[in-house]
Amino acid sequence: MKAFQKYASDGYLVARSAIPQPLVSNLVTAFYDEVKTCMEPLLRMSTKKFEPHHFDAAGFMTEPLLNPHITRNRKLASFRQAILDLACSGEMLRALHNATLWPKHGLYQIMIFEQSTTPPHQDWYFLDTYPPGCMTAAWVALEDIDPTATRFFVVPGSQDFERTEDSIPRYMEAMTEIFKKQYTDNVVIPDMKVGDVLFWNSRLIHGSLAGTNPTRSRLSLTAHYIPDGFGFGHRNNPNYLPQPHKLVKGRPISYLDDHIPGPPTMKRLASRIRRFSVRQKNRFFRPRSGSAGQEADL
Ligand SMILES: O=C(O)CCC(=O)C(=O)O
Repeated sequence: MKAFQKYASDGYLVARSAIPQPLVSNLVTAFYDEVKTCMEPLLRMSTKKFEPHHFDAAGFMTEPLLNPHITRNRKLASFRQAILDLACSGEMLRALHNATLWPKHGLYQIMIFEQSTTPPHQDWYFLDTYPPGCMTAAWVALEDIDPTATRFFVVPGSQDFERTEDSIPRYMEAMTEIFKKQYTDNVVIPDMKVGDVLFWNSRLIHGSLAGTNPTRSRLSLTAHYIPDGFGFGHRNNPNYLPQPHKLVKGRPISYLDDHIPGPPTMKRLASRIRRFSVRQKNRFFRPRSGSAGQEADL
């Protein structure tokens, strides 16, 4: 069976050793050097807010990072670059194309996990293409995932499951119940080695199961991609970012910077400084009558 046939029928596909080792090791080095040592609040997946790190007893980051590839924090410059180099690499985009057959994809969302679990869910409740059902996500192992660590799972073929009546706040609870009743026997937990990528469709039920050994991390990245030509949205707002999207520095990154809130205190400080400098400028450099044209020419 060809890759795209397996992806279409099972809703997922594992591409072994898809990412070259240097791309992974650059990212991992930057994660330990820049991210783990960062004292400033960083954007988090679960709250969508800027929060400082929480570490567990083994020293692992328990709150996944959201969209660090477009962070404005200059201290994370190498990390940001390393994520883009990996997520937009020719290797990743080719593997994505082999799975979906769409010629081009834009990158919408990145998350980084070191130690946390995610309840069973389908992504299309939270983010998806418009028309729905065509987003593909990639789970990249940034280290060899130990069998006793927290592990990513999928339910093959579950992409046809639909529950339209649930609102998002109840959705996770409802899905956990449904998963327990209907799907626990169908779970697949692929063995993931560093550089392997698991692609899954936005309608597939997936999540991660808690490990038995808290001293084993599960350093991993997820990237969500939209085929070129599709809109972007989710269940409650199916098309809130229609095409055409702005590309970021020629890279296939369609997720707009404007969607990322700045840390609130920094934002307030920046706007205060801006207002202050405008006031000062008006006070000291008030144009004398007749000189406005000259000033504009300078
Ligand atoms: O790795 C995980 O815990 C789950 C990631 C996930 O569900 C996602 O990125 O949509």
